[in-house]
Amino acid sequence: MSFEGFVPWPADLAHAYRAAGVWPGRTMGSYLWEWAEARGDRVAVVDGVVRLSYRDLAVRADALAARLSERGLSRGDTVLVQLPNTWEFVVVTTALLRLGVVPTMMLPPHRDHELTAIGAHVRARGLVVPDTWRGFDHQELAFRVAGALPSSASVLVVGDSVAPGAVDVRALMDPSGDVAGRQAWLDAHSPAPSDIAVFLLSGGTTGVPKVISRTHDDYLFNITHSARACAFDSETVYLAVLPAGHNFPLASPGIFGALHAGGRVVFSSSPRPEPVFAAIEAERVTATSAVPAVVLKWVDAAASLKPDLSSLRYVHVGGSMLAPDIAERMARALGCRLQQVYGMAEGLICYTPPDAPDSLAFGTQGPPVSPFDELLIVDEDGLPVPPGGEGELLTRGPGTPRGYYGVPEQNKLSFTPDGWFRTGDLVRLTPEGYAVVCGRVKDLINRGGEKISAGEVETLIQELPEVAEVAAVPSPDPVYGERVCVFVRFHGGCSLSLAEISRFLTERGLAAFKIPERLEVLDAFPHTAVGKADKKALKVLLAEIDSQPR
Ligand code: J2J
Repeated sequence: MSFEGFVPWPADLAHAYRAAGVWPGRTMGSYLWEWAEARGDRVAVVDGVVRLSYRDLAVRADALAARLSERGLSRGDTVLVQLPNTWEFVVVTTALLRLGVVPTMMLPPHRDHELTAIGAHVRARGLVVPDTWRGFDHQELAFRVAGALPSSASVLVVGDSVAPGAVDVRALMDPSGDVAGRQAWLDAHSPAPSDIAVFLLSGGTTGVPKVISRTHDDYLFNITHSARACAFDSETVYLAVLPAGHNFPLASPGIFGALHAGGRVVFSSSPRPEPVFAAIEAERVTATSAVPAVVLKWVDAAASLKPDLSSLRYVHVGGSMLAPDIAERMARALGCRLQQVYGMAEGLICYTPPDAPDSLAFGTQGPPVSPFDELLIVDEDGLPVPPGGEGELLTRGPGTPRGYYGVPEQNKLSFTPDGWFRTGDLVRLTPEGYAVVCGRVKDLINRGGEKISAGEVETLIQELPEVAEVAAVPSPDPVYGERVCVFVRFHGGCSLSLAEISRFLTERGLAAFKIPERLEVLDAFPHTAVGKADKKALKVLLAEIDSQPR
């Protein structure tokens, strides 16, 4: 296999991680039959009326892997996976991991813009999509994107109405045939532990797609250490609420953490309180995870709906800032332990321990999962700040890759020459070594946990001939924490409404959650010394506008 854009860890460190056992030296797919044999008929995945045992999962994943191989996909290829939270997500991902075909985790709201850019960047050989989802025809989108990609990509569809020319994924999962023969063949053609296992998407700070390559070794490190930090075991029933393609529900400890611990994964098709409460009650869910904006909705709804949450032991909350008093309110209202999570698809992951005293459980985001994770807090000049001081967090470790995939110029900015990843987050460390996230220096908008690159939105808006200058900034929001606001200076005599800008972005194929929800028009922009829009000044201006009586 060759992934030219992959940045490896230094060989001596890789060796040390393996020698210490923090990298297991195995592939993610290599556990599948061990689980099937040890756990047999125990339920692994629940999705509505569908209940897959560990054995069902192994048989179906291998059937799909073998048939995808017959169709020409092989180790080192990559496909875009854009599936909602369904049992097929687990089978498809597992099949690809068995085969060494790298799933690139897209999200259901992504459209032409994201799929085409990312698909071209990773040279996707296929797109796995639902037929329709929430009234949107993903098949049609996938055919359009496949047609625009230089790599010849097939359209693989999970659903009842598979269009002519598309591959019916459910049919390929049919368990009939030579199960043992397929297993032996796949075991013999397994990828290597140092191969890329999955591609994750970064929130990004530029218009360039930033794809994070996670190897089997480093992703397994992340999953197994996360499962341990969250006390996952064979009694764990994990409810996957956030879109499964996000690192958080996928592997922190999430879906894979629950499977590794021998537990059960239950899918919720929506983060709304009613289906979430119904799933918790019906399946006796013990753990779930979500961003603060979602958990707050559960807290509000619990007061009136009075669900039976007695099985719930842990809620993992992370992805955006959470004030200590709100954290405490959440834990009390849901009647369970709250574990805060500070994580990133780029690797580092911190959890407050299940038995942390209240001051640390509510007031911090916890320590990293392993003593091999290194944290360094630096000031604006890149110099370490005194202990306890606030600054940008740099990190290195066995779960934090050394570069984004295939963007060497970007990597010079995002990583230091000695391999530290610049998180772009402002953090301080407590005397116990627990992280407290205080803000960020990176140029993105965090809308209820969804990261939106300001640069990506700005680059598209700049295409409008009426626009002279544009800057996207976060507008504070009581529900989502932040929403996208664009400041625009129009060319003389021109103007556009927010609705007109939104329509243009939708037509350009930008995911709906990235579309600006607020427009502020300026006659003149504040600029930094190097002539860029001064976002600090724009944020101050926004606060002034908001403080004026309406
Ligand atoms: C403040 N900001 C936070 C927190 C992440 C687990 C949990 C979350 C993510 C995730 C993840 C935060 N408080 N508790 O991948 O495995 C912001 C930071 C961080 C960025 C990463 C996981 N937890 N953040 O959110 O890749 O700014 O991952 O750098 O989407 O989210 O975003 P993302």
